[in-house]
Amino acid sequence: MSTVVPKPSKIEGIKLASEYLKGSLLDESTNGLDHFTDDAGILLKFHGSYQQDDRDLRTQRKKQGLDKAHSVMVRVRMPGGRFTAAQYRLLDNLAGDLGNGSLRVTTRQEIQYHGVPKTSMKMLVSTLNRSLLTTLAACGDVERNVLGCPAPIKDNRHAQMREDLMAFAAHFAPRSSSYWDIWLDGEKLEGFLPEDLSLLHVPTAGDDPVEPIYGKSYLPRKFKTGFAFPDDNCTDMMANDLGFLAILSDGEILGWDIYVGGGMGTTPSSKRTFPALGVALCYATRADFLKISEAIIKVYRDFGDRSDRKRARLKYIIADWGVDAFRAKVEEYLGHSIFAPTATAITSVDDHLGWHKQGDGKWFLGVPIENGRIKNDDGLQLKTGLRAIVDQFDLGGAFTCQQSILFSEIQESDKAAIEKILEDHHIARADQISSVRRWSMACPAMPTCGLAVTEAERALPELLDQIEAVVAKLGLENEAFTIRMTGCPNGCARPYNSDIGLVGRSAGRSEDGSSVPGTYTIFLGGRLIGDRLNRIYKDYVPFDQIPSELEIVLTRFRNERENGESFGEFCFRIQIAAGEVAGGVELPPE
Ligand code: SRM
Ligand code: SF4
Repeated sequence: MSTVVPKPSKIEGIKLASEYLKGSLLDESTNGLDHFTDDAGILLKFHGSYQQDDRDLRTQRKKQGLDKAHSVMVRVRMPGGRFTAAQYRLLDNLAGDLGNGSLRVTTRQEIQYHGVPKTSMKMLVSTLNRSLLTTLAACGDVERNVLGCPAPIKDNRHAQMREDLMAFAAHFAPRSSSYWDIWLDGEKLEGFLPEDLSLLHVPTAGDDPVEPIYGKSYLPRKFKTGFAFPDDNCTDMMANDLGFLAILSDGEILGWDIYVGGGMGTTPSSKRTFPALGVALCYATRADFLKISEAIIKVYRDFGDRSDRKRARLKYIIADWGVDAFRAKVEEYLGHSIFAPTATAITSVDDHLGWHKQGDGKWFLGVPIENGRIKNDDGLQLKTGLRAIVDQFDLGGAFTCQQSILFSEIQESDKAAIEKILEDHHIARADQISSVRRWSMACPAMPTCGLAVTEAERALPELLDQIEAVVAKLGLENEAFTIRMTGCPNGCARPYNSDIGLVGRSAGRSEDGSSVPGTYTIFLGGRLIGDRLNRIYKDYVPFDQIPSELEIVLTRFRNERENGESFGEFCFRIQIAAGEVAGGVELPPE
């Protein structure tokens, strides 16, 4: 009996024919047109950019017989979210000079520029690289930005996580020269990643000469990695394809429990797709974790689905094979067995906001940024205020996976002056906003995201005003629970392991064609520490009914909770959302 091999998707053909991600990008990057061709747009992602258009203007422009208002989104890849003062100044300047004026901190510790004219992209990318920032592999079917605890705490475990994270980021960066050829006219800048890449990889027989890890077709789909501590899962490690949980002894990292197969994206109409949290695969020492990671990624490269992109993430291999068969294949690639995971549990999470001691006499300050958008509004001068802090005190820092910013290396004597800058620019400290707002996130959605069905970033602040009123009425102001909202089921703000997930379901339209919030699916029963998926509570809930729907459940929580359980734990215990898990399928047992 012959086995039918499914036809690879069109994107596989584009990758293969691109000569290691070049395609027609060299010409198209400078041809003066306002948008890339579709095929070039696919390759563009590997270079850190998406072609977009202003969806607010679509209807109006169509009526006027005009083409879409094209621009590009450019994502800056920042392992562990770190930046220096000089890099922040540059990031900030470029937003005004070449983007739409705003900086967007992402859920993966990066910065996105929106509204960049295509003709400015080369200038933007080359300028970033000259400041040792890069957009290489910020998107595309490769290992993406690597997440790590952003807190600048001066102890061994934070330093060791940083060391392993940076080694990982360097090891899995694409090696092809296309990026440099296209955006930097062939000039390869040293030091954009911490190590000399050539030192790290020892080629073996059969490896592709240009891309020894990825090969000509790169990976079947995006691949994401996060590092976390058991007592601080601030990176939401289990939502990644590959997760590293530190195994500690006396404050030192001995090694890592490796998790595989996390991912959020789902297509509600396809029961074969679902969000999943990573499952524990093995324990690796610090000496071995890169080698084992390379084997995992190569197994994914060779066995991931290259015909159906909706089912191409690593999580589907884990679901289809089971974790034991996957482990056996990784061992086969390695040529030896691997250790069982230690099964250390995640116990806590810290958003690192507010004032904290670094452990060396200095302080760091976490400033909440609502939905990650750094810009100036009539009242709130967020962009100007943050820049003033950087300029006046020459501070670097890091972006968090909760879309916020940390400033580090602050002298005790400067704390009051920094607080004064915040106050003068109407920037709220963490202790001045509600717990609900502090733990909330929304994805960009309208008007930039081409996949958005509903509003998210623009709608959440108003929704939170109403939810805050409900929470205050019920006396629950001090409860910490996550509310995460997205404009479609792809899950960019990680709604499927939150206490309350609000996922865009169907579009709303006003008479003039402008976007208004549509309906949402409400998910309940995840929790702050991110180790459990939530479940569908109600589907197709109109935006303006979300607060009253939540009030019903929050009232039950206030009246019936036990032993200080959190809102998500309560919903899980009483199975208030006992319906389907997100995406409509039960997950395979771990
Ligand atoms: Fe995402 C696609 C924004 C984190 C799952 N994501 C997109 C695109 C590029 C839309 C597109 O493909 O045309 C969005 C650009 C919108 C815009 O206008 O900027 C977009 N994703 C974001 C960001 C900016 C959301 C945010 O609020 O910060 C995050 C950027 C992270 C970064 O710096 O790299 C972002 N995306 C995530 C996460 C969360 C995470 O990784 O921790 C997820 C869920 C985890 C996962 O990958 O499963 C996520 N994004 C997706 C998916 C679904 C993937 C899937 O397996 O089905 C898509 C759609 C796709 O890939 O086809 C997507
Ligand atoms: Fe766009 Fe959907 Fe991601 Fe939101 S969740 S940014 S709407 S792809």
